[in-house]
Amino acid sequence: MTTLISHSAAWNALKTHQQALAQVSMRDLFAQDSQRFERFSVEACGLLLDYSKNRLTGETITKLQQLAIEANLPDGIARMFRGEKINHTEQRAALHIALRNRSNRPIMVDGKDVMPEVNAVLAQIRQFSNSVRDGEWRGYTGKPIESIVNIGIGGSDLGPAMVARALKAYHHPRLRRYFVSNVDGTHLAQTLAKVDPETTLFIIASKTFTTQETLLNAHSARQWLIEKLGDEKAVAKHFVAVSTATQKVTEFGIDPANMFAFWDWVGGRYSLWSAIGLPIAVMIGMENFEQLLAGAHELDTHFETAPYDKNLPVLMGLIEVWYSSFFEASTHAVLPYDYALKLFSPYLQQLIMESLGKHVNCEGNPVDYSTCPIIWGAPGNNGQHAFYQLLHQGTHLVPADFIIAVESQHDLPGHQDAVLSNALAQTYALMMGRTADETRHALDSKGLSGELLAQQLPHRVFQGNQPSNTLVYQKLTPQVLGALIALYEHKIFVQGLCWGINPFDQWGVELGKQVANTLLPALQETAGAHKEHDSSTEGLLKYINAHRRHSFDSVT
Ligand code: G6Q
Repeated sequence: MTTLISHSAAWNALKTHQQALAQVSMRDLFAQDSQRFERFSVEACGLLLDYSKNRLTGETITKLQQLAIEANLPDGIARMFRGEKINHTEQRAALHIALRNRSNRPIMVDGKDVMPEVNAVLAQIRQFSNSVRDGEWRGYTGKPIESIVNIGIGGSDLGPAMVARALKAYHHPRLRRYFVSNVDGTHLAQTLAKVDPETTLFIIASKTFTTQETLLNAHSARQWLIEKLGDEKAVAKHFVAVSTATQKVTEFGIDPANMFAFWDWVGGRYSLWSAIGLPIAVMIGMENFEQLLAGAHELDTHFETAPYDKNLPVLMGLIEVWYSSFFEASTHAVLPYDYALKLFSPYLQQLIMESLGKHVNCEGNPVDYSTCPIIWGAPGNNGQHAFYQLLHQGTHLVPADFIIAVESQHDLPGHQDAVLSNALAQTYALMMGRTADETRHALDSKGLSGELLAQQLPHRVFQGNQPSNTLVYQKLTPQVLGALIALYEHKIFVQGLCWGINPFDQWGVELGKQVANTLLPALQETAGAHKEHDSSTEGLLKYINAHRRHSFDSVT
């Protein structure tokens, strides 16, 4: 017996419904219903979600909710909040909600309440971040810290980097932050060129403390520091670690007293709320970091308790399932009209695609429907002058999230009006398009006629019917940002439950790590010695090895 959700009555009802709706334009839906915005918008946790500019009706939402019930959404949500091992391929709980559980209610894993440990690490972060910010923590030569360099990759980089960038308005004025992730020496070398060893603190962030990129960068940074300060003892004052692997941190030479722990039930891409958020806490202060946690906690409670037709992550997750699996939309754009969210799309690329880029369900059966769309995007206004052409007149269906701040973090006269008018203009134009008749009229009023008008006409028509969600908040405070991130985390979980896939493992990432380790020795041996790979990989190895030798020869 198959367990695919696509064989359920709810799925089939949606399939039939999609066929009926495929020919309907949103322009007509708005014309027929003056209350469409009121009907399809929800406000919670400081976020307004307008989902009226989507290719759906009330019947769609009802049918999607039936799918959610069919997929056991209530049970799935309850199991996550109870701390059950829902990441079954790794036999782990997925408890990012415990990291921001401001209610402090007990959350049990293997019969033990995790909250005392969570609170103890938060207290350690508070103590440490205060001492760095106050200038009490001194470098080896006695100077206060001025530069924070986070060395980590993937989940140990993207979340803290995004949040630190988004909350720049809250940074301590003395401190600068840098994030080094890439193993290409250029990244580290360029960063080290900007900082002073006497006033730099390195945070080595790695859940496993085995990641090649991070360890290599950490070793090089350590070497650089020792060379510059002339004493290995300096490491204790300039290096701290965030990890689940105490032994490996000690072997690296970092005192376990300078280590911040987290736990295997925190997934890398869900870890910014844990000690992985240390660079955030240092930059914005513990009170603001706790506001970030509080915003996420508020959204967690909303997710756990709100009815599905008023539940932000449930609605956004179901709408994405609707487009991916029933309209075959293969991409999804994230377009913040808030420059502080410059890194939000790259961050979401990992969060969403690493979570949902799967092709088998929890029982190991290949699915027969599309799952995760390709996530991409950039700050909206810049995108308008780059890729929006494709949204307006291309051939792809591209659902998009427009993210809008009512107030900017910096108030320069006239700027925010321009931002807001552009954002609203785009969602409107993408939905409405411009028909041939309207285009003819517009060209006519510009004085075009006859053959020239006929020639121009098809190029100036806009198909419209491009769907979008609009998320609006007052201002990007730590609390609002916490809620916004948690919204996307839970939206992913909803999609995972509907598709029957595990959003908390990442075997694709593990494969890359393993293969890189097998190729490393091959790069250090003579060309052609290896015959283990395909001819392309062998050919490339041979070519690169020959050219590396050539460049070594010309140096020596
Ligand atoms: C995230 C992934 C992955 C991970 C990095 C870094 O969910 O597991 O992006 O965060 O590979 O891993 P470490 O933190 O163990 O160095």
